[in-house]
Amino acid sequence: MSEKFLWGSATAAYQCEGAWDEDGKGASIWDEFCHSEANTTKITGDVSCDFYHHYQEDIKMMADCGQNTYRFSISWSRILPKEDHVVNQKGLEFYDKVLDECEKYGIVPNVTLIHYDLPDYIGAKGGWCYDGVSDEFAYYTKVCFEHFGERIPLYTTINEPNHNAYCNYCVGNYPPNEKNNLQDYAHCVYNMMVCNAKAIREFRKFNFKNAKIGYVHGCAPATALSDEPAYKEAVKKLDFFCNDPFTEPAIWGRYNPELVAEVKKLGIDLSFVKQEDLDIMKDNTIDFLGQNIYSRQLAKPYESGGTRFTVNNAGNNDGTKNTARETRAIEGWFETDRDPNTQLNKWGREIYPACAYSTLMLRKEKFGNIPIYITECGHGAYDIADENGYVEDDDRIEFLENYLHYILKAKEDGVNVKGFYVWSTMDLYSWINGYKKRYGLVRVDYDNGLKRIPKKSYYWYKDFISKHKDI
Ligand code: BGP
Repeated sequence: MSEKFLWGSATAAYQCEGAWDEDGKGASIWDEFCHSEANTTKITGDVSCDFYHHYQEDIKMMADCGQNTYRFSISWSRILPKEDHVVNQKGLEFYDKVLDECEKYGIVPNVTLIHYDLPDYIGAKGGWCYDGVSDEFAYYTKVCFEHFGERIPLYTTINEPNHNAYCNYCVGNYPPNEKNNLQDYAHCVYNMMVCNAKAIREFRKFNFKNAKIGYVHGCAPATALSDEPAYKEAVKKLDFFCNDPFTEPAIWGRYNPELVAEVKKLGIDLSFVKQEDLDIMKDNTIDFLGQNIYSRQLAKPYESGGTRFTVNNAGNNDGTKNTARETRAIEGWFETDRDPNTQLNKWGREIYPACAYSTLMLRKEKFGNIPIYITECGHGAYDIADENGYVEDDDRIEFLENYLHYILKAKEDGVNVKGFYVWSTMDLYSWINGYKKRYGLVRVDYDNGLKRIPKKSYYWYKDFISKHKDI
């Protein structure tokens, strides 16, 4: 793989592929959830922007924009539709065709092995809390490594285990929709990191010379608006919740004993932890970190109100109210803080470009020179199109420009940043929020044959890449 800086954009299988039951694909927990009563929005990813049938057009558009990399995910249930472990050749063929297209344009694939969409048969056994999940994941990833090999030079195991576990078991807006269940959160988090390590163990068996493996982390290191000791303690505890149980085993191959002791004090039963898994984690760490950058994680000392969690896409929040602000609090540990002086997007999420700098600098301070790819960064908004479907998304351009300013500054200041991916390549399904919240560089006209129309931000990104391709 060339060592050029990678400039690209990202998608995920459930959010963009559509064709949810085509060519032998099995159902994932997201198919199952979106088709069930529990999905109060009734919106699904059944068709979405139908990347499954539009991939050639979409990848050509990336190339025309000057993008030299594409982050996408493989749907596990396209490859292994049933629990009998029989490989669906049509599933492999689809991704072969996507890779052919990337090769045609010199686009480096950065491929996530799972982006939330566990097969339904794993969901039925307990999903991420099923103790067999790591062996199943290892098997699936082995099939992928064997088949795709070094055609994929950048693999990532799991997308945002932190956000996924959090939405699954704390907020309850993602399947299996459990709320405030810290016991299952801990179990899920642990199993995910065992999955990560076991997949890396499979990967290493192939001795690839030109392929590397990482995972994608979804939140910033915690920070605070005050330096007081109680705030520092809250920062540590917020990191115990959403950073350290992921980054430390993935990068260092071990858990911090203080974290383990504090988790036990919360009354969490850790009997699911096995020495055998810890040994595998120790020997199987990542080559690079995928870091998604959206906003800060501000901590303050816990005050009152008990353990509680809300996220900006819970329930029927369509972004019109700007009220569903993200809150997380663990009794006795921390509460998340709010800075009244910062701008929020329509879904209540803070827009704070300087967090890109602090995120990267804090990662470097703790983990040294580890290569980092910014695997997602983007702005969710209502887009208003003119009569030709053209969107002048100046707000998105401003967002990306400001975040990139800080990312490039961190690179100049020594962070080993190797690539950047706009979330998202084109408009697609935004979990729970449906299709009104748009992130794409390219508009998808859902009412008009899924026509693709590049937005102003697409042309802006093209220009930006051409000016920064040799950094
Ligand atoms: C990340 C996910 C993406 C994407 C993005 C925007 O957490 O990895 O899949 O969805 O956030 O989030 P949302 O669509 O919820 O606004």
